[in-house]
Amino acid sequence: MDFTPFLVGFVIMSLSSLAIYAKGSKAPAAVDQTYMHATVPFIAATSYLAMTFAIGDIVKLDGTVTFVARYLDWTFTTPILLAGLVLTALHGRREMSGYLIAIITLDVLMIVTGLISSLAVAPVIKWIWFGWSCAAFLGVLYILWVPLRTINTKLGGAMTGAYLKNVTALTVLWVLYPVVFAVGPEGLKSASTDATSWAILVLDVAAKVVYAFYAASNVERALADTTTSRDGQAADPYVGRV
Ligand code: RET
Repeated sequence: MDFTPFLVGFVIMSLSSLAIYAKGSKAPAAVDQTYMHATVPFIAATSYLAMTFAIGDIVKLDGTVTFVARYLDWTFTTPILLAGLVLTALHGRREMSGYLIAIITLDVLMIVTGLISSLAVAPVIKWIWFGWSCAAFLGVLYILWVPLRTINTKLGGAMTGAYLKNVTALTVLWVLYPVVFAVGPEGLKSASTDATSWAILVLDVAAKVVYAFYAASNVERALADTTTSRDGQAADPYVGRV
């Protein structure tokens, strides 16, 4: 097994964490998102460091490996990414954060059941857990695209465009994870462990680092539009926090 993708992942993620913090907005309305997005690659760097030393790797009876560190990383990073997006949808209205509890619970279930699927060797059991993980994932996407999008559209203003851009990017990137899992050694075994490790590294950089810069720039542009427009939403909690 080639450990290079893990070492490369460690270097990219640790430098990205610093870059996101250094470049991120420190304005009161957006600084919380800067902290959230900088934390994500720091967690990933920790996981890549563990995988570089094969810590947490479980070799199963069929010879395939489950990288437990990867699932631990996702258990912490995906809720942070979702929390940032939910706050964007709600324009920072933290009193509506019941949505956060629902979406984070489904998200953590998605990762934990994905880990169980990876650990299962018998195909039927593996695919049942894979299906259950996908069901939780559909719940996450439903909350993002139905109730949150409706609330976000009703709230109006420039933040609507920012939410739509960010939720689209997040959905496109996240859908690729189960696809890579399904074709890789944890699923159909059509792709090798090394090829899958590189594919997940590319996905992780896109979903954690590129997405962080993209999401932050959309939110900052929306905040600038809201605060400069004369008929801007005076009741918007984001306004006045800039
Ligand atoms: C698994 C396998 C089982 C089915 C599904 C999965 C979904 C994983 C996702 C992971 C996203 C990770 C991200 C990490 C970045 O920090 C567990 C692969 C649905 C969506 C975005």
